[in-house]
Amino acid sequence: MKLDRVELRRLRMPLVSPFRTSFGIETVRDVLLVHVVTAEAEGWGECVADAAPAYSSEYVDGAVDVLRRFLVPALAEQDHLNATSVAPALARFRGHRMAKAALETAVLDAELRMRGVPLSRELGAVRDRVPCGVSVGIMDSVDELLDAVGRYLDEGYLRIKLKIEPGWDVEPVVAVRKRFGAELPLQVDANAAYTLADASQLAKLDAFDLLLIEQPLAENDVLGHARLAALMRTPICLDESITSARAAADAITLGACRIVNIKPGRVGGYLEARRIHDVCAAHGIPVWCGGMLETGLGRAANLALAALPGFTLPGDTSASDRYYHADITEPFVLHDGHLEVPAGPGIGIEPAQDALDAVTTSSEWCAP
Ligand code: NPQ
Ligand code: MG
Repeated sequence: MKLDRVELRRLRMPLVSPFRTSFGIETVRDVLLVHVVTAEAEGWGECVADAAPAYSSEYVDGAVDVLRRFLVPALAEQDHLNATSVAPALARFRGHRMAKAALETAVLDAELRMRGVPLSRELGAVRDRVPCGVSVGIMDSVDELLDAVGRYLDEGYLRIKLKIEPGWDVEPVVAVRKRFGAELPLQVDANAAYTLADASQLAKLDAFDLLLIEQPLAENDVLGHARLAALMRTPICLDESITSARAAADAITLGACRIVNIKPGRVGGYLEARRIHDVCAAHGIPVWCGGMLETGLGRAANLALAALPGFTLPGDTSASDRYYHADITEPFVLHDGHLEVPAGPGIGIEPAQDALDAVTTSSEWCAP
């Protein structure tokens, strides 16, 4: 393939309710879509960067800038473009994994559509539906939290993840266990809000039989996580720290995590995400698919990944209506707590033009 042109499309997607984490409150998702056009096929990739560099150092305006000025021009030079050639062609530019992931995903989608192959099959999926969990934000009160968790369980979600931060950790876990019982699959996510000095507070969570605690410490504190692991029984799962297959291998070897959250955007794309899956499988480390408030486009691709054999825990691959009243694709709907893996070529789903146009705030074409 050869790149003909690339569209950078910005969307404004209001959330159904504010989503609060230890790093901030999100009320509107600032989405960037990368849309590649070749002579043979078109493809879409969703960039998971947020408007502000709070979850990670990347942010949407920065992603647009690096795509426009460096990443798209580097691919435009290639006469035999395919998905596996994208990362090597972009490797001379440091970082910007979310921007690179979106571009690689769009090329991968186009290539697979051209070949008539579903992303799930290309990645090695072994399931046609995946069990789903839901991530529940920090709330103003425990009552509000219990209402929200109750509604998600009524909808069929199979696992609950509570966002935590200092001052909102043991209390919400106690309340959810008391209301919904010891059997509820329950985990927590701190988004790097603690330090090793908080180990005794975090160890209080050991009493509640959590599946895992996700990223309690800083992104670059892998050794700290290994030390924390020796001070508590709850399995540590890393999210922000796992930026590549090498980082995953290092963290596992150091004893910093017993479980890994895989988010393709965070690691530079679906091909690196599969390598992390393979590294974890080789070490007997369970993985699950994270979420970044994706639209249906990003959700579709995540479901293909979550169908791989090592994804043995329910992911944050929630239904469309967890985040959006109106998705830009056919909405993903929960059936018995599961979402179906799209079966069509590429990511298997397209944006609905009217729905897409209704939320588009800008579009620019990078002509190579
Ligand atoms: C996590 N996701 O696992 C992330 C954090 C997160 C579903 O908990 C805008 C962009 C808002 C990215 C909010 C879930 C976000 C975001 C939360 C990522 O750590
Ligand atoms: Mg997380």
